[in-house]
Amino acid sequence: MLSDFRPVPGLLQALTLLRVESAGPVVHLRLARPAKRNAMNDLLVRELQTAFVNLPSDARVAIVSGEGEHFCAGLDLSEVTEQDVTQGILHSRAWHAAFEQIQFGPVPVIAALHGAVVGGGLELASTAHLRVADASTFYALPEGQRGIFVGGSGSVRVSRLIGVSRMTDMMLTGRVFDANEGHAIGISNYRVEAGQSLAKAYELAQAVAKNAPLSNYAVVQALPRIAEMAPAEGLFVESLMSAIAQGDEAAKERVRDFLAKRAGKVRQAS
Ligand code: 1HE
Repeated sequence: MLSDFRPVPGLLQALTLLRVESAGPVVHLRLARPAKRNAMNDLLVRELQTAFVNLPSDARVAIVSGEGEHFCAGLDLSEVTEQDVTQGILHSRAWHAAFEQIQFGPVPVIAALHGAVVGGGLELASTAHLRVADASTFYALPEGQRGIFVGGSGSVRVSRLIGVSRMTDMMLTGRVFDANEGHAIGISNYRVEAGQSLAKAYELAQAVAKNAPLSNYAVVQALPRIAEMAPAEGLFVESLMSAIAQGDEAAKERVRDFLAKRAGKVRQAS
């Protein structure tokens, strides 16, 4: 999907709080601030945005994970104490810009979760298109207890993922969901054994990367937008998107392969 674009050479490797590695079509971005439990300061937020704007041109899927014991402890609270109201708004808008780039970037994004996925960490996870959680994962929105409010798109993305009622509970009471509860309420798409979330994310990424790029792009770009439209408009956009995807040579080839019995059938999960 990134065609001829080439990022500035060495840019991704020059990031300091984000480690970026590519393996074939999969690009892996690892929050690399484990001493602070991957709490996101301004630099890390900007590095995330930079990375997603400058993904390698052959990337087809991105994985986001966290180094150390936890996925992400949310906002770096040491940045909050000195901010005035204007700085607070700009700070939140910087998170929005970065997270918009993740959700509506060129490729599907899989979050590999473990340990704390809290505050802005849950907002980041909600920005991904798929979430894999291992047994150690837990979710919280301690903003209420810290006297602040979500500012990294949680009121839009977390509430759509788990519902306003559950989000309200988490914020008012400090409720913490463990991996099983988080799975039951739909935060994770996959729940795996401790230490296995990255391996599962890679397995899923390989499968996603085999899809036609335009089809993946339509899923990532069109589905969330259509979900926000009135049904009549949504259906019309669906028809357009469907026709565009079908018109792509990659789609024609895949359908021909199936009709000629060269493509796999849908099989029940074993
Ligand atoms: C931090 C942060 C942080 C850890 N900002 N420094 N997020 C929170 O309210 C969550 C706060 N963090 C925690 O509850 C715990 O740290 C964890 C459950 C995530 C991990 O516990 P643990 O025992 O493994 O680590 P720790 O000993 O608490 O933390 C290790 C260090 O990281 C320590 O610093 P040190 O200098 O004493 O070693 C902690 O102070 C530091 N640390 N989390 C700053 N969040 C866009 S709006 C989003 C709004 C929010 O995200 S609000 C929720 C913020």
